[in-house]
Amino acid sequence: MSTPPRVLSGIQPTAGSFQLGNYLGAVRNWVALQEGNDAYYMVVDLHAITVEQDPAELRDNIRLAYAQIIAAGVDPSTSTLFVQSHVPEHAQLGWVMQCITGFGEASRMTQFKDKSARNGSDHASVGLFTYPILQVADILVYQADGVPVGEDQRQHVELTRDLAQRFNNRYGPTFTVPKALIVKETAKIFDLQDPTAKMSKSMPHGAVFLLDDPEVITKRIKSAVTDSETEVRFDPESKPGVSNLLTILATLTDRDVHTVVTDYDGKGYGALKSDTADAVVEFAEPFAARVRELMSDPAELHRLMTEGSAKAREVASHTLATAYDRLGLIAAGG
Ligand code: ATP
Ligand code: LTN
Repeated sequence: MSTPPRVLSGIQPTAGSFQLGNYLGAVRNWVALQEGNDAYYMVVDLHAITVEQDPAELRDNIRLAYAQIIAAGVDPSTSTLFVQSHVPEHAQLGWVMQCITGFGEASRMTQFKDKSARNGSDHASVGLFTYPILQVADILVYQADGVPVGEDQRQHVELTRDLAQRFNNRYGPTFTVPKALIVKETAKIFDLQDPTAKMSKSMPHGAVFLLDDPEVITKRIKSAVTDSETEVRFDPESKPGVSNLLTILATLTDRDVHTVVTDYDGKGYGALKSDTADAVVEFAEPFAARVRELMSDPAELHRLMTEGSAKAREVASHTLATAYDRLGLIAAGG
């Protein structure tokens, strides 16, 4: 029997709730990819600390992120679901990867430029600068074939490919060169207040948080920025706000966007907004209930985390040992 391809991805515990773009752009695809793949999914807590976090909040957010991944449909008995900091090999291989990355190469990462500009570049940490290289290690340490992510992560997967090839060329075949798995239709869900920007946890005003109350979710969607026309048409260039709502509605109701458009012939934006809000609430309500249920049993959640990281470490420690050996490091005795 041939071994199934391996997929791997991660999400940051940087807020108390996932936003709709996390689910539609990434986690929904993680759920689908469990079938037919050997799936590894993680809460990337070491990435979250690249910006200052309140320790008590971070602790809650790590558990909440883990619970939300399960509530979205990832089955921890099928997939390997774990917390990044429980597997020390990420940071260890991260150092190796930093040592083969050019300073200029790291400087070209656009997410760093965006995130550091937001807070003033003098305040950005060195960790925020090198974070894409830790992500490279996250992926390579599992020999992943595919990385299901949103469009904003494409550049980091490209860097992963470059560094895997560089290491393999210098030291002999060691790492699988992975591909980004990006679903075109939902690769970028836009901010509801600024439909030219990506919806993000760190831009809360234009985001829909899945754990918010249904009334809050509905209000957010009903106040989405559209345009001064009235015709419902899918045209991301000239009608980004309306097209974003159509993408959200079509995906959540498993329909093609063009089929959805025909429903709004002669109807206005009001109907589209209200149906989109209903579709989001229909997903979010049971999702939040399942998260609450999982959070009510912290011991079980912790048991799942422990089990997941033990499975993950089996793979990660093997890859790290091979990489160290290829580099010429001597294995410790014992
Ligand atoms: P932050 O604001 O803290 O950077 P974020 O909301 O952008 O957070 P991440 O934890 O960085 O989310 O991303 C998790 C996954 O969700 C990634 O694969 C990312 O590409 C995807 N993702 C995030 N926002 C969107 C979006 N608006 N549309 C599509 N995919 C998205
Ligand atoms: N950088 C990603 C999160 C992330 C990730 C990964 C995604 C960290 N490590 C490995 C895929 C594979 C983000 O900010 N969304």
